[in-house]
Formats: sequence, structure tokens, C-alpha cells
Amino acid sequence: MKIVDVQVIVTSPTRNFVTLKITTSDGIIGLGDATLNGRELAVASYLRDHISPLLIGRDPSRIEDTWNYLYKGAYWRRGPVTMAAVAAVDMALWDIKGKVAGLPLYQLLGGASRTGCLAYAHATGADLPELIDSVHEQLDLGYRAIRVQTGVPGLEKVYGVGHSGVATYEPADRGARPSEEIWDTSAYLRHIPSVFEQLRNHFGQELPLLHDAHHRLTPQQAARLGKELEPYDLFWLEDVTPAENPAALRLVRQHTTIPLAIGEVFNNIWDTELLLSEQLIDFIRCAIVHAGGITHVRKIWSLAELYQVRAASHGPTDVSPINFAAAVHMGLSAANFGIQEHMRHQPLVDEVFRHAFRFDDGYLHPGEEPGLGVSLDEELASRYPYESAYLPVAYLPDGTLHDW
Ligand code: KDG
Ligand code: MG
Repeated sequence: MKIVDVQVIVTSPTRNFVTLKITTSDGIIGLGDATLNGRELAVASYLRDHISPLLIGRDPSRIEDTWNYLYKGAYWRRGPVTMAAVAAVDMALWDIKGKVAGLPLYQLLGGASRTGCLAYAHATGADLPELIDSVHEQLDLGYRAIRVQTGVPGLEKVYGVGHSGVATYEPADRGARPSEEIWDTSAYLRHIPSVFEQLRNHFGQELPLLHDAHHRLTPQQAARLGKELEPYDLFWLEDVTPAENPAALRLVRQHTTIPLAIGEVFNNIWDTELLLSEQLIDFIRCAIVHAGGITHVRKIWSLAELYQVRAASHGPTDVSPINFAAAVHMGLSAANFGIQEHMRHQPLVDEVFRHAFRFDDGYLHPGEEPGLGVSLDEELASRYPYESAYLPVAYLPDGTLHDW
């Protein structure tokens, strides 16, 4: 069997997604996600112009070999654009392998290690009453773990917090330019501990609560926040410091026992090596699509397992259901799975990408369809052409551009 056709499909059913479609000489189709929020067309070009011609004629069963061919063979390794493109090929080849075998991906990865993957939902509110309502909404949907993001007094807008009555948290704005937000770390640090105190008073001690600091703190600020949140027993505190300096977490770790999670902007095992080997974190959060696909993220998770670090793949709405399916298959099978982020896509996205994975009573299951269990409705997808969209940028009150 050989690869005979490779297509890159860009579609925007409410937000942009880049999909790689590989067809074999036996007519089997494999799909891979290549979406990189705000930089989608760079990955589409990398795939169309540089990778697709190399795939024609290759044996689709040689996943490991193809991964190394694209990674080592290019000389230019790493980086989110390269690794998203390699990941898309990798996911599509695993999808094909599953379809050839007639088995869902999780069976190829060693079979189920659990009956379902614990999921966490997002709750957001401009103020405490809105936030409490939002947590109740997610609990009513069946979630058993909740990530909370909240407005900060004095700040008009806070990234990740639903605004103007919009409950869903949509992390990219359509428009010619990124929107701009004013950020004030001191105001944030003063406010957050009291939010968790009140959430614990309202919801009790048992509900797993998570929080994301979006890489905006210095190590000293992060250590202080971790210490102040310890009484509220968070499931984790995410992305406290800018992720390109893993050693920053040494100081944080020395000062707080709060569980730490990081990794959504990582794209390579070397980004994780110091954090894992020094046991500076508790959860590794790479997205399958942004860290080289199933083949590479499996290696990261295996390294993490050695150090009692649990796997918790990034699962926002800005990766497609193809990536999400891969994450749930991997989560079901990995010994050191921790939890899976679950931001629900808009219904239209689920129509374009029909999927076998399902959410039920707090847990996700990948379903039993062969491969990844996702199909793309190309006719529907073609009705929603690409639209330019960016993540917002953050400025301090004096006009200084801040860490994301
Ligand atoms: O594209 C960026 C988003 O995926 C990210 O900001 C969402 O932090 C996020 C999360 O934890 O889902
Ligand atoms: Mg995050």
C-alpha cells in the first residue's frame, strides 16, 4: 500500500481549522489536525509546499520512520509550525493504521487502562456570582472537575473570561488585528485567593478546581500565588511562568506544594526534559497537534511516567476534533493519564467533523470506530472559508507589552 494523495483542507466553521487528508492506494483515508491558532496558514503552506510532495509513494504503515524522515530529515527541527505539520501527518498515519487493522487507536496503543477519561470543563465569570452560576452550569452538564477563570476588579477584560453575556470562552478574535487587553498582575494576585476561598465556601472541599495563569507571572509572583492558594486544595495551577524558561519553576517548586501543570506551548520532548527529570511539575499538558503528534507525545508521556508526572493533554476549542480524538484515545490507554481538558466545540464544528468520541457523566470515551473515529464533511467544510483571526495581546497599564 502506498500514499497516493495528500490534501490540506482549511475551513472556518466558527473558527479556523487546518486538516491533512491522506489517501492510500487501497482507498483508505487518514485525517490529521494541523491547526495552530492565529498562524494557521503557515502550517497549511508547510504541509502543501514542503511535506505533501514527499509523502506521495511512501508506505503509510511506516509511521515511526516517516516521523523521523520529516523531523530529522529536514535539518530544521522543532518549532510549533514544523511540529504541527509533522503531527498532522503522524495522526493521519495512525488513523490509517487503525482502519487497516479494524481497531480504534487506543487498542493499537496497548488497550484501555480505564473505563473513561476524567474531563474538566471551563467555568468563567466577570464576577463571583457569574462565576458561581457558570460552575453550576458545568456541574449540571455532568462535569466532575472545573477550571475557573474570573474577572479582576479594575480590569475591563481578562483573557479566558466570557464577556458581554457570552458564556463560551473563545480564545481568538476574528479581525484584521489582534485585540488588546490591559493586564495588571498586582490586581490579579490580590484578587484570586479570595475567589477560591469563596468557591470553597460555596461548593465545599471535594470538587476538583483548576486555574490557569496563562504564563503571566514571574517565578516570585508564581510562588506567592501558589502558597496563597494552598488552603483551597487546587487540582492544579497551570502555566504560571513563561514556558520557554523551565528552570523558573525551580523557585516556584521550592516555595509551594500546589500541583503545577504546564506544556500547552511545548512542541518537543526537550522542552519537557528538565521539568520532568527534576520533578518540577505534576502534569504535562502538551497538545498532540503542537508536539509532533501521537508518536512524539507518547514518548513525552512515557518519560513523564518515570517521574510520576501525569498526562493531561491540551484540549481547547482551537484544536480540531481530530486532535481531540487522538488525545482521548491516548488518555484512555496511557498508564499515567491524569485528566483531559474538554472545551466543547460549537455544534457546527461537530457537524463538519463527525466524531465517535463522547462525553458522559464526567468522563470522555473515544468510541470504537477504527482509527481516530473522526470524519470530515468536505462539502460542508467548503462553505466556511478561512477568516483571519488572532489571539489578543496584553499590555500593562503603562503601555508595556506583557508576557502572554
Ligand atoms: O490558542 C491558545 C489557547 O489554546 C489557550 O490560551 C487556551 O490556555 C488555554 C487552555 O488551557 O485551554
Ligand atoms: Mg492554558
